[in-house]
Amino acid sequence: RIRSLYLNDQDRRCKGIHMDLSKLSGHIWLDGEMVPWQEARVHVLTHTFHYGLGVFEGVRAYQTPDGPCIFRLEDHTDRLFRSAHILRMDMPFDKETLNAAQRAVVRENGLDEAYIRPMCFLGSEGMGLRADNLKTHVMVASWPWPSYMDPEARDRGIRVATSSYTRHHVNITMCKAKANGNYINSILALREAMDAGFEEALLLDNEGYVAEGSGENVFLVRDNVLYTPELTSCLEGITRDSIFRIAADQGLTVKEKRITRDEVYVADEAFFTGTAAEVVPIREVDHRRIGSGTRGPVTETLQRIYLESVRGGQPQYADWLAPVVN
Ligand code: PPE
Repeated sequence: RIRSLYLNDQDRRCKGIHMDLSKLSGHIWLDGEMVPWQEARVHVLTHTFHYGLGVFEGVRAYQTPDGPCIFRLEDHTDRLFRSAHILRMDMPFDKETLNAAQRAVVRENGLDEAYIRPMCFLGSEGMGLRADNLKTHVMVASWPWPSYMDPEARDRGIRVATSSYTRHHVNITMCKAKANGNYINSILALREAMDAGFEEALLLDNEGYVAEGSGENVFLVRDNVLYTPELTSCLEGITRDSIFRIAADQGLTVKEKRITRDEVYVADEAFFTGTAAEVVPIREVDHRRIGSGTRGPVTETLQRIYLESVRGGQPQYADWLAPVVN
């Protein structure tokens, strides 16, 4: 069914992060209408393109026995609206319209599983920092994005390096907003780590405590207790919140607290969580083996339950799934 989105065979083979997204076909929701993929364009003088003030979400749809469902759709839309509120962007659509748009881009592009990218940006109605007549435009696109990291990373875990880049201070760009411009910080950190042969960066906050990955929240396990940084130094991740609920149902305690870099080194287990990355074990940090040096048992259990839940395999979490066809 996903065939409809690809213009030719070569593009179909290029799934994943190396796919040229501009070459797909299908439709993108833009300002209230379904627009043919190739026509979903903006002008080069688009304000957000120049200054980075925009907000977005990363959402996933999964195949379930009841057809494709979007995982925690309303929670993602709520966070998008909170991000817009923080940055004082007027939202021209209500939440219900954006929920429907996200369902529509999956359904109408014939996708079984998909990554969904809603984004709100300021248009070309004005230029300069003083522009006061800017309109908020909204786009929602969707495409197949199977695995963010190497598939074997899910089983074996990844190698991580502490970043030389500090994670945004809370009074710089408003990091509770999932804002476009915040991702300069993430990309600098990730590229540095990858250039040094690691698979992900671990950023510390401005006080030197563990914050998060370039696009993931981080958890540690020690003596069967889970630890994760407080929300003052990381994004309010929806996968993070899902892990809280799954862990509680497994009888595990989760503590939100400040975590030092060397606390990570001596953890029994560590893992990242995020919509794109899902649940990824961390097997090494700064050349120190974490625990047994492979996916640990607590990580394995939480990862399994998470991946079953998103595909409708855990009935107690059915409230997390929004069918794309009603
Ligand atoms: N921290 C950051 C900085 C972050 O970007 C994400 C999501 C998370 C934590 C986890 O949040 P959540 O997805 O709600 O569990 N990063 C999104 C963008 C990744 C990308 O490559 O783009 C995502 O995972 O969709």
